[in-house]
Amino acid sequence: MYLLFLFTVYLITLLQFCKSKIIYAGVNESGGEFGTTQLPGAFGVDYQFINQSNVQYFIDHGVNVFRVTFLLERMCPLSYGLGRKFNETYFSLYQDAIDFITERGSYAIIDPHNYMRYNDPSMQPNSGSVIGNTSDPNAATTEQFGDFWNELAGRFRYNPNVIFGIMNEPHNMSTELILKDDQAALDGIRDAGAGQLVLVPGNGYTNAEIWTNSSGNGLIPGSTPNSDVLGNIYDPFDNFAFDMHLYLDFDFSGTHNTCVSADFGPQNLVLVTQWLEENNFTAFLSEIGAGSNQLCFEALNNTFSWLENHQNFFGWSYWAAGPLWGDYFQSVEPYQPVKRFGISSDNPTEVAGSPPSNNSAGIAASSRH
Ligand SMILES: *[C@@H]1O[C@H](CO)[C@@H](O)[C@H](O)[C@H]1NC(C)=O
Ligand SMILES: *[C@@H]1O[C@H](CO)[C@@H](O)[C@H](O)[C@H]1NC(C)=O
Ligand SMILES: *[C@@H]1O[C@H](CO)[C@@H](O)[C@H](O)[C@H]1NC(C)=O
Ligand SMILES: *[C@@H]1O[C@H](CO)[C@@H](O)[C@H](O)[C@H]1NC(C)=O
Ligand SMILES: *[C@@H]1O[C@H](CO)[C@@H](O)[C@H](O)[C@H]1NC(C)=O
Ligand SMILES: *[C@@H]1O[C@H](CO)[C@@H](O)[C@H](O)[C@H]1NC(C)=O
Ligand SMILES: *[C@@H]1O[C@H](CO)[C@@H](O)[C@H](O)[C@H]1NC(C)=O
Ligand SMILES: *[C@@H]1O[C@H](CO)[C@@H](O)[C@H](O)[C@H]1NC(C)=O
Ligand SMILES: CC(=O)N[C@H]1CO[C@H](CO)[C@@H](O)[C@@H]1O
Repeated sequence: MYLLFLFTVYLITLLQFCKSKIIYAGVNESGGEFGTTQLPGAFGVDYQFINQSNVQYFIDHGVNVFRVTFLLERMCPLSYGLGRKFNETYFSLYQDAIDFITERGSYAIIDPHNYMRYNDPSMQPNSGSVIGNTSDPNAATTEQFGDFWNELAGRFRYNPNVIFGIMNEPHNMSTELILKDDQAALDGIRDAGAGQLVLVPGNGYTNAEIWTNSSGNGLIPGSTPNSDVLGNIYDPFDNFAFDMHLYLDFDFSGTHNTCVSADFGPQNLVLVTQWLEENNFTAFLSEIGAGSNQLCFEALNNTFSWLENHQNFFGWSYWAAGPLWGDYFQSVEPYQPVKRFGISSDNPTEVAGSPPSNNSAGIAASSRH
């Protein structure tokens, strides 16, 4: 599993030898949102948040942030509706995963993996009513979304190693409504007395390469660009960053094993980086992924270098690790029975280097207007 090898070497280099501005470097822990047609689904079968020994493996090799996905329809079953009432069984399994990570000094990003939709995850990312769509009688309201976040953030307010990701990849809706939903969530979080870092997503699957565009993947043509709208977010704690995603295949979908060119990442970050710099905003690349081959490694490496050299970016998490992926081409989950390039991933010695020294930068980054 050469991807894991390269990834680990890169992390060690990044955290040990560079005077990097990157504070958080890690992986997505995907699995809690799996099995979207099975509600509520069975833990360990349809969904699972983390594999503890593998999280420990990442920590031992320098990872300091894990984005842990979950499904809104499991946290707030349809019979309860979106809001303050949770399925406490699901919540406590999720909390176990978050606690496992943060008790070890790492950071955990809370990620409702719902594309700004609620009530039918069966055909994600397209099914379900858009949160706050007032023309849809079945849609959860923006206020309910705020209540949901108020409850959730309240439960984690005393854990400084938690980061709140408002929503995974909103798309095909008005950018103005995304701002409204984001603001309701942020208000809910702050009203709960939770001051931790909040990641604010945008339209077009929150993709970095189209942050300043009015059309493109996941944007209804003629949409207001994220760059024209989302700067209006208001955080009384001034502790937020924009949540961005970037995949290095030709259509930015993260579904192809091939990459376009070694410079593809930086080229597609130029415009959004300019916007961040001009407005003094910060961003976190919470999903980045590419295939397991030489060109993709170069493309990944150049993208990480770009992030490192542009201080408005202060974190990233790779897509994806997680207990249920199996032979997924972007998987970096260790010890899975998958062979790539003749290297078996169940051999721990394949990962070179020693664990980096502690990264104790803490939650220092904030966005300024
Ligand atoms: C976690 O991963 C280890 C390999 O690192 C494996 O042996 C174990 O069965 C996994 N546990 C679960 C609960 O999936
Ligand atoms: C809550 O989650 C548990 C575990 O997945 C499940 O067994 C139970 O049926 C769920 N309850 C509701 C109301 O969805
Ligand atoms: C909002 O709901 C209406 C009525 O169901 C629907 O026609 C429209 O496409 C929805 N808007 C979005 C952005 O999903
Ligand atoms: C986004 O806009 C830029 C600048 O106009 C353009 O070069 C780029 O091709 C657009 N991207 C997409 C995916 O449409
Ligand atoms: C979302 O928008 C894209 C265009 O950006 C379009 O191709 C796609 O069909 C839309 N998806 C949905 C579910 O409307
Ligand atoms: C950004 O921050 C710098 C240094 O703190 C300051 O000089 C500059 O005026 C700020 N720019 C904007 C657009 O706020
Ligand atoms: C990554 O790129 C840097 C320069 O940008 C280079 O020094 C380093 O050798 C590259 N690492 C790998 C593993 O390709
Ligand atoms: C990392 O921090 C822990 C707890 O503060 C400490 O016990 C350990 O020695 C540190 N490790 C290094 C390599 O500094
Ligand atoms: C790029 C990628 O693999 N994205 C996947 C992330 O995981 C969700 C489900 O959790 C999939 O729907 C995406 O295709």
